[in-house]
Amino acid sequence: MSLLPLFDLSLQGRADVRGLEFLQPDGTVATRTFGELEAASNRLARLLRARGLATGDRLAFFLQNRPEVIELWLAAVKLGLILIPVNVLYRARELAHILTDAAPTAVVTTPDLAAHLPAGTAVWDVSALATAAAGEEATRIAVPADADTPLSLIYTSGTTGAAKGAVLTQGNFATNALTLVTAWRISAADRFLCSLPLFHVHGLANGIHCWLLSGCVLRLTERFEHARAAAWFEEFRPTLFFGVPAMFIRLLELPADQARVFGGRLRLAVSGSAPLPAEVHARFRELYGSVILERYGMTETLMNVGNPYEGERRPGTVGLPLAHVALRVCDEAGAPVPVGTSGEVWVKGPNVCAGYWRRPEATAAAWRDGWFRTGDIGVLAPDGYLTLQGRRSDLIISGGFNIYPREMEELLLEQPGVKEAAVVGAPDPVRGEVPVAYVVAGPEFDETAVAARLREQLASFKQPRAFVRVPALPRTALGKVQKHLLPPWRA
Ligand code: MLC
Ligand code: AMP
Repeated sequence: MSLLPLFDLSLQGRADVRGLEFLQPDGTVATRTFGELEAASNRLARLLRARGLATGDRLAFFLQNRPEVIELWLAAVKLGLILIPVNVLYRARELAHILTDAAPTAVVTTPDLAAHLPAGTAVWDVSALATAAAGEEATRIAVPADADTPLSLIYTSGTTGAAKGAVLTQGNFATNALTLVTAWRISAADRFLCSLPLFHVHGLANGIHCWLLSGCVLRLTERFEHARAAAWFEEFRPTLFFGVPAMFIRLLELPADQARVFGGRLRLAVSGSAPLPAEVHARFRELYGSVILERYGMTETLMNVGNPYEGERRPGTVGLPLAHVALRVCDEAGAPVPVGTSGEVWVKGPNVCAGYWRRPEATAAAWRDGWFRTGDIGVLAPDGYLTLQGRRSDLIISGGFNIYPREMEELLLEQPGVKEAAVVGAPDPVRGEVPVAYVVAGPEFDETAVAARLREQLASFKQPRAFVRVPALPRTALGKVQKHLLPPWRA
């Protein structure tokens, strides 16, 4: 299943229908009809082809949310290109790794963001690209594609520290969106507010694709800003909202009378990417009169499990396997465990990516007999609801952004005076978790200098909230650090 025929469902006979409303940083709204998106992406596809890009070639984008990201995505679908979304918060170390590993032809970005890219990166300015594309013909070009045509490399880490590119195909995105549009009854009548970043799968695979398949109207913002959320709800009157738990926690700050009005217009609010505390689920229901639908996915698999649209949306659980997904909970040997017993969640289906980019060993380690090992620990209830309980790895999720302690620990160990380092997640009321660095350090250790170095090298959400000096790290007899025995840190 390729994507273009699905997008055409929104376009055919509807070229003049307003599809996109982009809330620009200056507060004005830029709109696009489905026909304008079609024409702009055709022009861009022609320009990219003229610049020598062809099926299977890679191109990165390092951009905040803006209409050009969508036009680029549509152009990539038409040309069979592989796009690499890069988190705008990434800094020197993260960027160098992704660009070396994926080796894209160029990075589409803006001048301010380009300043963070490694010297020698081929940079294509997003506005200059749009200006150049305006001179191209608007009629469609499209190369043949099918479900196996790769469309994106999305970087995500494992326990190894270095991020790996999950190779996601057109079939992965198509399956995911078809299931969600059907399961969540998304239609052209919906008004969809999306403030999730388009450089991760929540905003990109779920947000953009559910919109383009259903043909509803999308109000896109550059990013989520809690201080402006009330005004957005008031003005746009969304029926549909997807968010990470940190966004729902922020929405609880709104006055009750306003929340009730917004909730009355909301047909569906979906939470995912990190655990939604049951208490937030309850408080949102009380305040907005809307029952959040929590679902579970990952970069490598897109969506796997979700609470039902009709039926019980059970707080603290992620619900039932989605229509396209086979799921089992396994012991270390890969045998399914009985209901009520914890184990690792394994999934199989057309949503699961084709493997890791140029990492046969990592791919071999993550798949077994056609099943993808998620690394998430969960337990099934007798009626099939899945509750996630933690991870096999020590992944920290802060505001829905992933932090792999190993990556930070490696960088800390390179700093003067640091002999040992362990990074752990400390509870945070809004972001869920925040990273704290425990170090065994000599007198040369200079916390201010190290903090400054980390800010240059890594994304803002990875910056340790505190450096805690300890005389030694607690270890098992085999030398493995026992992070749970470190002294708890409180803000
Ligand atoms: C966040 N920040 C940004 C930004 N998003 N800065 C620039 N551009 C963006 N797009 C930075 C802020 O500058 C700030 O940095 C920090 O993040 C928090 O910002 P805040 O304004 O205080 O926001 P807050 O109310 O705390 O909410 C944070 C948030 C953000 C919800 C806006 O965490 C977010 O957008 N999360 C979404 C992550 C996501 O899409 N994950 C999906 C992964 S896919 P500083 O320096 O002050 O800290 C996945 C699979 C699945 O997991 O199942 O979906
Ligand atoms: P990413 O690598 O960014 O795609 O993050 C995927 C991880 O996010 C999953 O493996 C889970 O650990 C976590 N995750 C996603 N959705 C949920 C959820 N609803 N509840 C708990 N964890 C989640």
